[in-house]
Amino acid sequence: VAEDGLNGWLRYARLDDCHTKGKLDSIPKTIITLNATKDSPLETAGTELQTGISGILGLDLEINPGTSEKSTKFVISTADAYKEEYGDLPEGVDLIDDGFYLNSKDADVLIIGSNQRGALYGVFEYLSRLAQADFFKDVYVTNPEVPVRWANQWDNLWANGTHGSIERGYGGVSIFYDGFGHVREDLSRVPLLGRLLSSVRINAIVINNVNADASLFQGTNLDGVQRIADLFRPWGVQIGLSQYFASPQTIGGLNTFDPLDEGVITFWTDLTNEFYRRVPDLAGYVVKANSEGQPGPITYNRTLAEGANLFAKALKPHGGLLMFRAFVYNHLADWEDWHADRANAQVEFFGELDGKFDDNVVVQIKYGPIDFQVREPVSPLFGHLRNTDVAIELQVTQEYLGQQCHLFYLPPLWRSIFDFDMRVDGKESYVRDIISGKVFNRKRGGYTAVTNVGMNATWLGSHLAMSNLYAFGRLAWEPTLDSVDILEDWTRLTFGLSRGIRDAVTEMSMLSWPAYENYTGNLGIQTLTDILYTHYGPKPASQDNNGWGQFYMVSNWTIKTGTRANSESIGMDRTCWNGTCNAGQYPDEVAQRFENTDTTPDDLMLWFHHVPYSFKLHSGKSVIQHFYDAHYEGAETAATFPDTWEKVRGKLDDERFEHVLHRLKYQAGHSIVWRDAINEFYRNLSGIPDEAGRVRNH
Ligand code: GCW
Repeated sequence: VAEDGLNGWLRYARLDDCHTKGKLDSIPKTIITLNATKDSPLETAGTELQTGISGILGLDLEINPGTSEKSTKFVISTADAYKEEYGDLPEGVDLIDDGFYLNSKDADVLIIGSNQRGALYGVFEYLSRLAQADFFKDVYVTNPEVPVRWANQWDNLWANGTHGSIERGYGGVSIFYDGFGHVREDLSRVPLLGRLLSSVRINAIVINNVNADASLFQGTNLDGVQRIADLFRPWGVQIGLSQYFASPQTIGGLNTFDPLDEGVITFWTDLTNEFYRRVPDLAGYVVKANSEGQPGPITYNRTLAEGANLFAKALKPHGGLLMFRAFVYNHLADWEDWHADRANAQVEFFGELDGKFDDNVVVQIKYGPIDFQVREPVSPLFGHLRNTDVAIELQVTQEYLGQQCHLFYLPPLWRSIFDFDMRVDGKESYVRDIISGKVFNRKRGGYTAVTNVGMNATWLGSHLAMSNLYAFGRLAWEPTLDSVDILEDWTRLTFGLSRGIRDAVTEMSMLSWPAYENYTGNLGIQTLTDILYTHYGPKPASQDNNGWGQFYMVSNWTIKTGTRANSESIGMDRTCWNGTCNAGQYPDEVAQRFENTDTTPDDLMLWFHHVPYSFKLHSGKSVIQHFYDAHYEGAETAATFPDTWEKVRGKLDDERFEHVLHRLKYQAGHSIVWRDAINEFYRNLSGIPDEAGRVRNH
């Protein structure tokens, strides 16, 4: 078992006697793993249970000691194997793939998975409870909301590009690649990551950047891919691969990558067969096509569906999935065009392709129509794909959200998206039910997140950021879980059972989204960060004059910023009566709500409307005064974080305490930089003073 940081929330710290007194006798003394073969998830389940119980309770259990019926036992098994050996389960349960049944009511503890992976998940569940001093004596049955629960890593083979070794990664260099074009020799981090992912029931990981480099699939790297898959497999984690659309040309020696060309089809079929020969349980591919300069089918006047189906057909005989990204927009758009709106692109590109995708294609949609911003309405595309399986794409890596230098607990933001009611056909249709397939009667749905863990000893670059990785898995399994409940579990597992630590982490984490939104970009205006390069720190002017900007502006305005702000007014007009008609991409009831300032919530006001600075919000404040106040409030909240954390000094090891403190102090300082940069920018632009008379005094 690795050192603390690498164990994340799987530390299995010894419980105090006060928690275990009188309870150890009820713990079975041996572990039976029925029919476990070498390196199988079932075998892993046995050893993990042994490790966990030894850590948490200090008891040494034996695995498979022969069937000595006398001593009490843990039985870890698939449902089928259990049936063969012992007959029916004590009660009838309906398990679907990856689900499990846990029964600790009686002397023997049964941990039965629908499959081997499910059994492993059951062990993690049992240990998670035990580590939190819950000597659970009951029955627990659980099934996943969706079958696709994938982590995406944006790891590059080469570390000398503009994006470094992991694109938008803030936790060090890649755990897979050496930065010089090769899979690492030393892959010892891989099983450690597999263990973390498996413990929160993430069942696959895409191991290379969606801006894909086909050289991963050449020469010895192919062996490397196979080694990575072999190391994840015992944890029940499959791998997926990002594919580069033009590979038939770049590595295949063809003069085309037209998806309808016979040679191209043969190229992908052969390559895919070769992958499956090496990695029989390959989960599938992710493809980013015709987006941000990536090649795609549109080059040949083929549709995105024709492009997706090319891969889907090659994967189909092997049971693989094609995750096709909906993040398509024209980054060379004319920023002077009043109606050009990047937020419209996905529905424009994909709306009419609904039903044209093969049945093993899943369209992978970022949660908002733009790009992982601090506040976005849900992507309207979720309301359009009635005949296509969809997955939502989240980011655990905090690209626009402080890059792990700022604490930002993401579940409340994610939940606001999952819980949005799209009112498709005027009926209740929560986004989470669209994703799961319930609303449109689809069979398969998915939750994916760009995780971007790296070689840093904390994985993500910050101890507290790990709550987001943990929560992603928990929510992908059960999207209605409460953000605080998840966080409390994570905190107990990571920092022990101290109430003080739990209160501090919860207080800061639950304030972190509103604080960040306040001191960066509020009212739906976006984060106002440097949009062109770093995506970090304030730079409202950079939204200007380029297709990457979140907004486009009007040519005859003298001051052109990406917020479409001039000296009088601000915000993006996305109404149908006067703007880009992005509001009109939502189902009627929602469209009408966003069409009007009266019914648009304040936090999305500038997303949908262009209004004067003096415009009165529902809160009663003017837009500009809200800006000033919110930026001060946000920075004030961040200033409380170091003090809140100080209260737990001495309740955990100094190393983690200091590491967290350092980040929180930095955040408190940087929030002031944000506050002043944004407030000054808009004060200069609008010429309207802050009613409270606050001015930057440095
Ligand atoms: O937000 C942008 C990122 C790019 C990323 C792209 C995408 C992998 O800045 O770095 O490319 O999104 O999601 O494809």
